[in-house]
Amino acid sequence: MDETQKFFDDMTKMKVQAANEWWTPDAVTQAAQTVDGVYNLITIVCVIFFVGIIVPMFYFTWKYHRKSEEQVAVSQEDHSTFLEILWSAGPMVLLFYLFFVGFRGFLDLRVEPEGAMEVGVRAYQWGWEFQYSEDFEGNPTKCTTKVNFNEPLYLPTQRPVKFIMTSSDVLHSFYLPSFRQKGDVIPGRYNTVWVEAPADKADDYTLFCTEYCGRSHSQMAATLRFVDPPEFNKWLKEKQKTSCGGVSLKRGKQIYDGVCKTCHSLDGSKGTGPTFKGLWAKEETLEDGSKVTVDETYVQESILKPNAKIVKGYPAAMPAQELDEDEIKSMFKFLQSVK
Ligand code: HEC
Ligand SMILES: [Cu+2]
Repeated sequence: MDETQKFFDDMTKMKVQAANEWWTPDAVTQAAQTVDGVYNLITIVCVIFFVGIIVPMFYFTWKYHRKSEEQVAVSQEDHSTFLEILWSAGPMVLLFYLFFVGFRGFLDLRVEPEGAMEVGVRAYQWGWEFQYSEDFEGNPTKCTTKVNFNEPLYLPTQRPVKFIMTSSDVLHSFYLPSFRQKGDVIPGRYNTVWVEAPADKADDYTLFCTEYCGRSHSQMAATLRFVDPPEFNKWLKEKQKTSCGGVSLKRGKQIYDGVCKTCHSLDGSKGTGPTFKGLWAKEETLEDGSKVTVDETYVQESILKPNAKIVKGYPAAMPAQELDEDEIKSMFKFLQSVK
């Protein structure tokens, strides 16, 4: 429970940090700087036009107001070709310019360079899972290596990274403010965004979900840790040891720490879901009063189709988990170990 609290505290700190930036956070990439350029230009243009229109408007309202009851409106100059061409052509040129710089920036953000490293992203209520299938040099990993957002998600600098994103449940949105990158994450479809951090920008950056997706939407903040290629490879190798390890207690523990921990305690305390303490082989009472023994079949169903059977006294709040057979079997081992 303490660690859950720590996790939420860290998240809150991170968000406060992000909110403390006065303007936009430092732009990491060239494409992000282009976005800032256009953004700042539009802001300045808006301020100039706002002041240039509103101030004379007040001045003229005061200067030409009706001075007496008898005063009637008289015909004044009603046409100036010069002015009309000026205020039509001027803004038109400006808008064309904004369109072209904006569109170029958009293309830079959308079209990833050749040879990008592909990283799978799965969003769910409420979290992120990254799936790695190659290292920095492009060598395939032993298996699709899944890492959950409860720990920093590593990425290499000096190589474009292309995120191939999908959602397990509802609409989410992948937002990396420092890279000015944003992409919808849609169930049943794939969408992509890409980023590249230069060598001197190795740092932690925050990933947000920016599509309201339910109760814990605000907790969908992850740390993306950009590190030098050798460090990334080392980290990925370490992750493969557990991720590609077949069935083991260690792997079950890792999945627990990464995914289940926010809702299921090990010490008997009640969280969003029931505690895992002494769960295995227990007689569980369901919502409708019927009983079921906690065994392999029940646990597998609870993981893949959580709403098939609801535990008495709990809401149907568990998101379906996409675990493969080895992962589920590792979970059995872990649950059996929690006495
Ligand atoms: C967002 C919160 C949440 C997460 C994350 C979550 N669960 Fe649950 N879980 C629940 C809730 C709520 C229930 C009780 C309602 C129900 O039965 O669906 C539950 C019930 C269960 C049950 C049945 C428990 C019992 O007492 O009979 C099992 C088994 C289970 N979850 C396993 C897992 C595993 C394994 C993971 C991680 C891979 C996980 N859950 C992740 C919320 C969560
Ligand atoms: Cu979300």
